[in-house]
Amino acid sequence: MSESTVQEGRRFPAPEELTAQANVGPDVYAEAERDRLAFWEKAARRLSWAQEWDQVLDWSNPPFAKWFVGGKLNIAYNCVDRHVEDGHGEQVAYHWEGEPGDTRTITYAQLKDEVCKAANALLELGVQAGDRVAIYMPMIPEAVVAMLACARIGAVHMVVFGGFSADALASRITDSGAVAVVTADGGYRRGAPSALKPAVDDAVSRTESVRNVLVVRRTEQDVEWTEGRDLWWHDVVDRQSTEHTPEAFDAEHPLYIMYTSGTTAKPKGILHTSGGYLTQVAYSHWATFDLKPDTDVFWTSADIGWVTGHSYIVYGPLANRATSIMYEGTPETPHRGRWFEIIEKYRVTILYTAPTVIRTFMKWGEDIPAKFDLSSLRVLGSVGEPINPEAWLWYHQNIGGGRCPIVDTWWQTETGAHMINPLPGVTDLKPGSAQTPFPGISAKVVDDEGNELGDDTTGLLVLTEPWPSMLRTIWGDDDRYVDTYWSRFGKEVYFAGDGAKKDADGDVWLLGRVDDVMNVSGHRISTTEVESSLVAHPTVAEAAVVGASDPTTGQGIVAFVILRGNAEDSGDELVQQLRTHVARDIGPIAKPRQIMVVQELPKTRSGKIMRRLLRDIAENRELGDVTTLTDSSVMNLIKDKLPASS
Ligand code: 6R9
Repeated sequence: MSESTVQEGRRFPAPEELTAQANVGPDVYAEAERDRLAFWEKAARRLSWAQEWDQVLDWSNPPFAKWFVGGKLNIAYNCVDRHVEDGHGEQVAYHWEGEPGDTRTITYAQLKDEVCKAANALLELGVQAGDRVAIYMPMIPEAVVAMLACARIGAVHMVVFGGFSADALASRITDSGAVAVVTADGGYRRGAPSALKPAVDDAVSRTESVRNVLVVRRTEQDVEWTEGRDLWWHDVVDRQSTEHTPEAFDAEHPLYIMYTSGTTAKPKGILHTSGGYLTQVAYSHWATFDLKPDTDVFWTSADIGWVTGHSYIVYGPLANRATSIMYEGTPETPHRGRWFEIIEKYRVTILYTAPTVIRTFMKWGEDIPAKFDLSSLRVLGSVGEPINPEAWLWYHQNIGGGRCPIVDTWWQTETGAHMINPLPGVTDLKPGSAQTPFPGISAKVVDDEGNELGDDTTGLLVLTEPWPSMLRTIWGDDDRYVDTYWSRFGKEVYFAGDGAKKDADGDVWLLGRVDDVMNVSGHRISTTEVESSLVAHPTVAEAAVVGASDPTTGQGIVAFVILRGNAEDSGDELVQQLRTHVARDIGPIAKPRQIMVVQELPKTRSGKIMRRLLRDIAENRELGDVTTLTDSSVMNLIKDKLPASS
C-alpha cells in the first residue's frame, strides 16, 4: 500500500474542474446561515407542488415538527411524471443489473407506466391512502415501483430488508398494521436463488392485518400459495391501465415507516412524511454528489431495505432525474471484480458505498480494481459508519484514481437525509472526518450537561434546529419518540446517540454509538435484541452482547452466555446452534461472530452488566478498571475460557 498512515493536517482540496462547475459553491453556507427557513424554502421550490405552503416550519409544539404547512404535492409525480412531462421520458432512470447477469433498462416513461399500473393494482386490492403496505423484496425494479405506487396513492410503505427473518417481518407487520405485503418468490444472492416467500407465509400466518400478498416472479422457485390471499404481480399489475391521475397529499402526509434498532429489543418504526423529506433528500443528493442529471451515472450500492436505499436509490435520485444503477447481488459474485465491471460497463460517475465494503476490497487487494477502467468516476461517497483514514486513502487512490473527492456523509434513518458532510466542490477534505454540518443544519458536540465542546474534546452529537427530513415520530409511540431523541437536553435538542468531537478547525469527527447499539457492516443492531434472542433459546439463562471492533465489518457481534443449569455445554456444536438460532430469529446480519459460554457475567453492584469489560475481552485488551464489579474474580473466570490464541 502506498500510504499507510495519515499525516496530521493532510488535506485534499476540491478539484478545480469540479469547483468551477459545481452545483453549489462556498456561499451556500452563509446563505443558509442568514435565513435557514428561506434556504429550505428555496430547496422546496426545486419540487413541483400542487399547492404552495403557508408556513415553512411550525415548531410550536416541539419535538413535533410540521414543514411546509398547508402545502400539497404528490411524491411519485415529483419523482417520475414531471420528468416525462418535461420531455425526459426516454432518459434511463435505472440500469438494473441482476446478479446472474440479466439486465433491464428502465426509462422514466417506462417507470411512469409501471408505477401507474402498480398504483391501480393496489387500489383494486382496496389499499387506501394512509394504509400501510409491507415490502419485502430483493433488489429488483419492482421494489422501487412498489414504493412509488404506494406513495402515489398515499399509502405508507414499510420496507423490510430481504435478509431479515420471518420473525422480524412479522413483528414489523404487526406493529405497523400492514394490510398488504409485496414480495417475490426470491432473489439471487451469492450465485443462488434465495427464497423470500416462505418467510412471508410464516410471518403473515402470525399476523392479523394482511389481506393480500402480491408476489413478483423472479427466481421461479416453487412457492406455497394461499388462495384468495396470494396474487401474482404479473396477473394483477400487468393488466392495469398505465393511466393514473396522481392526487396531491398534504406535505405532512406519512410517506413511509422504516424500522431501526434502538436500545431495547423492540425496533422503532421511524416515520417520515412527504414534503420536507423529499425536499431535503432531493437537495442533498444534488448538492452532496454534485449530481448533473444529463451526464452523471449514479450508483448507491445499498439495499433498498435500508434508509440509504430509500433516500439515495429511490427518492433523491428520482426527484433529481438522475440515471442510477441498481444491482441485485453481492460484490463477489461471480467474481471479486463485479462492482468494477459494473462501473466500467455503465461508465458510473458517482459511487456511494460503505466503509465495510471498502475494507473488504482492501482485503482482496488493489490489483482487482486496477484491472478495470474506472476513469468515469468523479465523486465518491461513504456512509454507514466512520470511515477510517486508512480506508479513505485506499478508496481515494485505488477506486478514485487519486482525483475524486470523497464525501463522507453522516446521517441516520431518523434524519432521513445527509446532515454532516463535506461538499465536493467546496470543502478541503480531511480523511476520516465528516467535517461540516450541511447547509441549514445546526450540529453541536456537547458534554453531559449540554455545554458545547470544541478542541478535540469528545462529547455527544446533538442537532439544535429541526430540519425538513427529520423523523416525525416513532410509529404509534409518541412517548418513545420524545424519550429517545428529545429528552436528554430538552425538547428542542435532538440527541443523535453518537459520540463526536470537533477539532480546532471546527470539523466534526464521528466516534460511534454511545448507546447499546452496534454497527455491523453499517447496519444498526441492538445488543438487547441479540441478547433477547439468545435468552429465548432453551439452553441459555443469561446473555451479554458487545460490539467488538472488526477490521472488515466495523464491529463484530460477540456474545457471552451463561447456560441453564440443565443444559449441556457441547462446545462448538452448541455455539453453532446458538449462532444459527440468532440468524434465524433476527437475520443473518445479527449472527454473532463469536459466542463464549461463561459461568458468570461481570456486573456492577446495581446489577448492570459491565459491557466495557466484556468489550476489553472481546478485543483482546488488558482489562480496564474492575473496581465497581461486585466480584472481580469473574473476569478471571471468563479469561480462563478464552481460546488459547487470544
Ligand atoms: C445512513 C445510516 C445511523 C448510524 C449513525 C452513526 C452511523 C452513519 C456515518 C456514521 C460515522 C458516517 N453512521 N453514517 N458514523 N460516519 N458517515 O447509516 O443510517 O442505519 O440509521 O445508521 O450509523 O452511528 O448514528 P442508520
